[in-house]
Amino acid sequence: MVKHPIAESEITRAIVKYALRDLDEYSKVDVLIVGAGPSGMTAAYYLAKAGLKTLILERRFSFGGGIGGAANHLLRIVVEYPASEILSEVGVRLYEYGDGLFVVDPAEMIAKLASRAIDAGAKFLLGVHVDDVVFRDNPPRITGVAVIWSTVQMAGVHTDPIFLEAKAVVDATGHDAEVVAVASRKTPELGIKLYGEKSAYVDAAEDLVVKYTGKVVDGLYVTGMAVAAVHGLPRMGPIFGSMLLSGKRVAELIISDLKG
Ligand code: 48F
Repeated sequence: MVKHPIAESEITRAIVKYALRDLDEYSKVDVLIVGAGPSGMTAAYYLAKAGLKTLILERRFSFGGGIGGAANHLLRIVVEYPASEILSEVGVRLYEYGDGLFVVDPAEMIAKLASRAIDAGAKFLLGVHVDDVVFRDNPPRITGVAVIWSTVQMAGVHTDPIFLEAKAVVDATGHDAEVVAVASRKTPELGIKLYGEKSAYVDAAEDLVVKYTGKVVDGLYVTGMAVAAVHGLPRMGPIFGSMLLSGKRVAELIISDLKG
């Protein structure tokens, strides 16, 4: 039974209580994923399923990254076998086109990847912009990230960030590899070089992105299109198989590094 009248102050207290509890509980996690696009959400699903405490930070107030815009706003996504198996596993319906290609509905893909990651135990924080990393030397490694609310970042006012720690940070920020880029720019002793993404070559790009998915420096991993930006690989446009396989691969590598 709702107690009437509902006091405005009680709504505030309920929000503050749970929002601060979240920040307290997730200030230190096993894996921190930056970016809730296809690669980040796939990684979150497999990491959480393996029992790792997984936090995904997304600067928009929504999931999906590049899935929603699909191909030049033609609202279908193409995925090839065997990445199609990942979508089947999370319950996305596949429409067979032929030659191992499948077409899917982007809204369904966003909803089901996010929902399965959450059900597996991953925590999403939306509206959070990652603007720096936390590092240590001897040996050089990444131990966390600096975050500010996206709206504060958009307003262009200066505020110091808050820090979140993790055993592994995953750059799943897409074409600009924002986490790796800031680490490379601000802390050269980490020895990280960014080669920049090349123009389109679908067949090569799909394999190479998965092959080069992995550790950049201790504590920092890269998945999805950020892999192409870091390693100088071609882009592939609106075919999403490698994003899913790369997300699964980075999860497997981290599970092996953290759990042995
Ligand atoms: O761009 P995005 O979908 O990355 P992805 O998982 O997938 C790429 C494909 O969508 C597509 C493609 C495939 O063929 O070419 O582009 O590699 O998702 C990246 C997410 O990261 C968020 C951004 O809003 C998006 O949702 N993001 C980017 N930078 C930051 C960030 C940041 N600094 N802090 C927080 N979130």
